[in-house]
Amino acid sequence: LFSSYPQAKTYFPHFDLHTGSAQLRAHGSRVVAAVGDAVKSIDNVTSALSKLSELHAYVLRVDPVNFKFLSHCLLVTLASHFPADFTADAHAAWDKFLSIVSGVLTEKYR
Ligand code: HNI
Repeated sequence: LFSSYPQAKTYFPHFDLHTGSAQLRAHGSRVVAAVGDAVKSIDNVTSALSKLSELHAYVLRVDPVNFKFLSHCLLVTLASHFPADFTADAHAAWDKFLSIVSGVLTEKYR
């Protein structure tokens, strides 16, 4: 995200943003764990992520476009690490799922 869309760095002035830094790895792990929670509650992503939705909207005030950028980075990462599993169906399903997650995390802005 930070290599391809450097403007996203503005939300992390307090982070060591060098590739592979301990802080980045810990944060990435938190973000992916939250995506995992959303997978477990796939029929009710809104309630699974409600606390995070408030945090991103009211406290962090992240511009919603960044969620599209991050979703794209996650898709590219999945595709490059799991090329055999990344079928057209898997691509479409992940795209739809990440749109739902992004929608939930940005819906409080409206
Ligand atoms: Ni996000 C904190 C999950 C997208 C900027 N974010 C978190 C935390 C989780 C999380 C989990 C830790 C919360 C806590 O400490 O209680 N973020 C997610 C998920 C997505 C997402 C699941 C989308 C899939 N976040 C984004 C985007 C940005 C973003 C697109 C901005 C570019 N997030 C932040 C910032 C923090 C944060 C900033 C606070 C970091 C800190 O520790 O100070």
